[in-house]
Amino acid sequence: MILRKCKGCGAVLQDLDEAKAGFIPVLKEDSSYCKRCYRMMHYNELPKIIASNKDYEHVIDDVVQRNGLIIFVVDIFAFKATFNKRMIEKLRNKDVILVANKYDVFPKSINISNVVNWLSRECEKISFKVDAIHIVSSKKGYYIDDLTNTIDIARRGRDVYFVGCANVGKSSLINALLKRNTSIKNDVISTSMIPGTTLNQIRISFFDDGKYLIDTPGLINEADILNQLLPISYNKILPSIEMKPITYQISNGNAIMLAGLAALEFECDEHISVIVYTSNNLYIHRCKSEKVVDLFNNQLGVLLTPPDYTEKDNIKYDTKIIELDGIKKKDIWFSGFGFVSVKGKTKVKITYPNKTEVFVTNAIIG
Ligand SMILES: Nc1nc2c(ncn2[C@@H]2O[C@H](COP(=O)(O)OP(=O)(O)OP(=O)(O)O)[C@@H](O)[C@H]2O)c(=O)[nH]1
Ligand SMILES: [Mg+2]
Repeated sequence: MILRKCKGCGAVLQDLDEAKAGFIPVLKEDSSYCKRCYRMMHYNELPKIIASNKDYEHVIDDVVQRNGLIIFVVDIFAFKATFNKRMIEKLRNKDVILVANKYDVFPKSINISNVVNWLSRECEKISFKVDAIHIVSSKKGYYIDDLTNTIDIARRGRDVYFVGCANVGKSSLINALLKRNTSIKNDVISTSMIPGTTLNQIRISFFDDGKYLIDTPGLINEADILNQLLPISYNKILPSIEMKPITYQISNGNAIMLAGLAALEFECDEHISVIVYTSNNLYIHRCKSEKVVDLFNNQLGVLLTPPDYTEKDNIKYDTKIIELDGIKKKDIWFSGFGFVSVKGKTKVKITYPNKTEVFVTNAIIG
């Protein structure tokens, strides 16, 4: 029996059941990609079979006990959601490099060392020690050489494992390292905007000493907004190019709606400045707070989309009130669809999808 793994997703190749991972119509000695990955790579098809969290404990436990160098990849646009607590507990006291990917979606004017300092303070806050912090863009190839140099120094003859939440760009990062450091020109590992693309460990021979780069399936973040939506909405939520932040001067009783996904209603004595960082394709609506309920009731899936009309009944909302003292600029982060920066003293009523999370941090920018 031939036991080969798909180079794109890591599933064991098989020609018995099309509904299962690793299916290939005719399995040969030199087969390398399953039908699912072949169609993803050549026809931009989205994967129907995706990884689940059922085996995730095993995935991460296996990595941490192997004593390799661990690259913990987070998505800078969804930092608070992907700097995942469950994963961090597993990675404490290991050799970890924190890599914040998708930097290309941040405005170019931002000073990268300020963002590194901010990331370092977020690690310090929870006493999470990392050997280095890197900011990269796997898509554009930004700062991949710097990361390569750090890996060369830090791995000390060991394999290098890439872990992190689903969709942060672990597989894209390995593809970027391969394109930068070898003669390979095309993606080797399958990537897609659907969380759960990589199904199993993928070992790629990379170092002269015979050691490997090892991709792993991601932890599906249950709070991620994508879990409540269909792929038709993903393109509006996930930024694919540099974000163009929108600045508002807000006075008491004003509200900002992030499409139909969230609303922020402000109570403040003086004007405050609010900057919205989301995908440029996400519809942002400014209105009076008194209109918010009516808009959610009558415009969801119409003016306020996403959610799309077919998805809107799947989403239920929670509210929470946060008070900002105005001493420092703060960011309000949403699970996977951006953040809102607030400068000034205000109380904010936030409406958001109930299975997602809202976090407040010191401002990442400025
Ligand atoms: N803008 C931008 N998008 C990126 C970048 N890196 C990856 N992506 C996109 O993010 C999505 C997920 O990328 P993957 O590499 O499949 O992510 P992953 O972490 O391997 O995901 P799983 O295999 O599901 O765990 C894809 O649509 C990528 O094109 C980046 O640097 N910038
Ligand atoms: Mg992957």
